[in-house]
Amino acid sequence: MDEQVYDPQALQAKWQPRWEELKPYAASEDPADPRPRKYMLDMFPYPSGDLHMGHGEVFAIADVVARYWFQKGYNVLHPIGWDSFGLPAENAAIKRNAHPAEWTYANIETQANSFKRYGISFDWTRRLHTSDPEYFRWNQWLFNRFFERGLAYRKGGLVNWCPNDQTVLANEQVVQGKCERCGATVVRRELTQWYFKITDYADRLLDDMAQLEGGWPERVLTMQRNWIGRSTGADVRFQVEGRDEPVTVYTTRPDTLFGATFFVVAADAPLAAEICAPEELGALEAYRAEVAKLTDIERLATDKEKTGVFLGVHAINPVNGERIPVWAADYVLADYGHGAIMAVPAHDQRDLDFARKFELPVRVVVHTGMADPGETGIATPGEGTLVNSGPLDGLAKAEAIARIIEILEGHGTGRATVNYRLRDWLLSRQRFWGTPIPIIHCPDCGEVPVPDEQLPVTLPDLRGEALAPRGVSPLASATDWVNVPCPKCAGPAKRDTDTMDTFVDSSWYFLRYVDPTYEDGPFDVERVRKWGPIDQYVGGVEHAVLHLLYSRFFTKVLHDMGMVDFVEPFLRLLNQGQVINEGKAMSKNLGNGVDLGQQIDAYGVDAVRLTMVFAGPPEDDIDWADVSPFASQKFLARAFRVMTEVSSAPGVDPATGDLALRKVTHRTLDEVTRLVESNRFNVAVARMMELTSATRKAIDSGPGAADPAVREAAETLAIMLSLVAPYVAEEGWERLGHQPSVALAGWPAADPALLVLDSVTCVVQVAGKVRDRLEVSPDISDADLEVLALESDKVRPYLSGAPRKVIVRAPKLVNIVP
Ligand code: ANZ
Ligand code: ZN
Repeated sequence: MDEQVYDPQALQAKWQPRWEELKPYAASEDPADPRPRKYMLDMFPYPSGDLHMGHGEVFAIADVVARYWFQKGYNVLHPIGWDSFGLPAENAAIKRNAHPAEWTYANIETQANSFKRYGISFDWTRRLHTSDPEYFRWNQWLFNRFFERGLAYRKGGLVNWCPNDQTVLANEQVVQGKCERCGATVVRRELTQWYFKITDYADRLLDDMAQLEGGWPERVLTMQRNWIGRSTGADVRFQVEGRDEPVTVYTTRPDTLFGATFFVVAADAPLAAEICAPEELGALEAYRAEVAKLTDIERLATDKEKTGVFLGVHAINPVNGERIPVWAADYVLADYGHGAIMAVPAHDQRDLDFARKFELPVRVVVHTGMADPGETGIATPGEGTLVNSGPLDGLAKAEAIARIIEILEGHGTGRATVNYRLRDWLLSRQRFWGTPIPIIHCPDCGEVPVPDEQLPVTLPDLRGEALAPRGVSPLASATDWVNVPCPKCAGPAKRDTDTMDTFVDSSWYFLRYVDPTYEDGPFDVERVRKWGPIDQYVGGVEHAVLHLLYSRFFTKVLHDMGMVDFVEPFLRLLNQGQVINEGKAMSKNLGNGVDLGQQIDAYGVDAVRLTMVFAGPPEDDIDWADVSPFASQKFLARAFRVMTEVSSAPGVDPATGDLALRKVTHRTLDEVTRLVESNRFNVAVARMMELTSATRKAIDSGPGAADPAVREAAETLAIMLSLVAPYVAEEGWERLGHQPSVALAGWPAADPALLVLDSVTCVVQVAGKVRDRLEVSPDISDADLEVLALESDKVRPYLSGAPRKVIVRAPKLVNIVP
């Protein structure tokens, strides 16, 4: 290797095997290790081919923090594994007439090698793959525990069906009416499926978010809050003519009960057909056929023309005995609340649109000061005073709600209640490459869990065509596998043939990393107590309500089982942006894809990583057309030369060196420390670049390469650079005379004495007269300067108590109005 020339490929070839030998990033389980622990986690990858640019970004960003923690002296757990069950492997296997495992494990090897080349600070001894029987055995074990607790159950009902992937989907996997994976329009089907009872945890999922405020992006918290959708209101029971049992509606505005002028049932709810007068059944059937074609989003759209049919019956308002007509419509959903509403057109816009379309009466019951909705067509949902409402007249909204609930409860016709948008998590899938659901169906005993000691239930050996989607699970065709004796009565029984949603695998993997070979349970409870919860999680925002909601739910159940002592798994969350090209997401169709491997071949690992980190704030998208890995490479070459040109011996006291350069070094160190801790990695890189230039100048036209301050600058640079560009930092560190790795260097502390810039004189005035002059740092904050001024002995005699006003113009002026 040429002494001075920066050759990234040579550095990679030299250091990758050394790191594999040295294992500088293995987390220690030694109880005598005094270092405090930190757990850094990147969302684990799906093995769909080699690593792509998106991986390049997220792992480079997370690695800055992990490596910083190592340098700061923490015992860091930074593991890696693969989310290796799932549809793409299965589809590839069908195409190639192969087994999904072949494709999956080959891709995992490819990605593992790429990660090693990419120099991420993983602890490779903790690697796991969710498709390994040693892993998914514990999915099954956890399923059994959920089943025992009534948290896993089977029920029939309308479910989301992807006609392309030929499987059911959870609500969370339907995005704007389309399959989250393949984009096909999702249809509704009546099927019996397995569910996790996440709704039991709705309140805790909401309330525990208080612990995440400040640590998670606000928009993710908002998305989860909206997804759970807690609303408080009342159930009100209406008698319907010709039917014994009353019909319950859910309303958030029971105060408007006297303004209900009609009643609406979801057209597709079984109730609609039950209460419909015989002569209107034909019209209802025809209408239902139309409604079945719409997604929920379309149905709820406020700008959609209202449609509906009169059902030929009337409901009786429980508070005033008024008869109101019952309609069926699509804007009421069958599976929210009770699938029926009281319509209050004066105060609800959708009801008003419907009333105007079908000429139904509008009655104002809350006087809001706005114009009459019946005339303007604009409903008035706001605060106001109750009118036309008997016992509620004159009350404000909140009082009226409390009062009407009292009245309804007194008559047994209603009660206060809470509703959620969240539905139970549908977890069964009719696909092959997943965890078999560990249940045996016995004609006599019903659903019998496979006993724990018989786990794992492994997959039958199916491949190629046998995996083709056919609407029922491919596992059903493996009759030898399906037919088993019942674990309870030994009679003939059948295995459940569905597999679990792969989001089950990822709901607890972070707990198993503490010991992926653990055999006495899904994870080592004692070790999790030491490592958990995760200090920093990094991954894409696309998981805002999928993986992140499910993991929170699992953690709470495990907490209730006494297996973890925290209720939130991820204390801090960072969502990185996407890597795009020429303003658009990379895609095969657009032909604008950039290959991570090629970028690395062309510019080297360090330059690619540095480009990712330097491009902008980590949350922002990176447009690869706007960045320059070539410029990054040139900067690294300059930094490398600076590190190699130092000519003093290691260990000299920097105090004898050039003061100006020392100040730059320590200020940079101080700023980079704060910037890294606040996730402003791109600015931290900019500071490293400035230090490189300052050192270059000191060598060329300042005190020269032998000055101890130059060594101090170069060593500090190597350590800081190791967070972003590990190869060049490592080589530089060695050239500076150190062994065995920059990873073990430790993060230096900035000397406070060197952080004070030359001082500035600040004038302190009281009532317009100069009373003191203070010598202060030019970058002092307004708040600090105010304190100094108010504490001055020359100022205090002029103040009696707190001043009326203090005007601070740091660093030059403080003006006090006593
Ligand atoms: C009467 C009323 C008067 C309402 C008023 C609102 C304003 P959230 O906040 O989302 O829970 N609703 C109830 N069940 C429904 C269903 N299955 N499909 C569509 N809409 C339904 O909304 C609750 C409100 O949405 C309820 O309060 C009900 O309309 C409607 F001035 O009842 B309200
Ligand atoms: Zn049995």
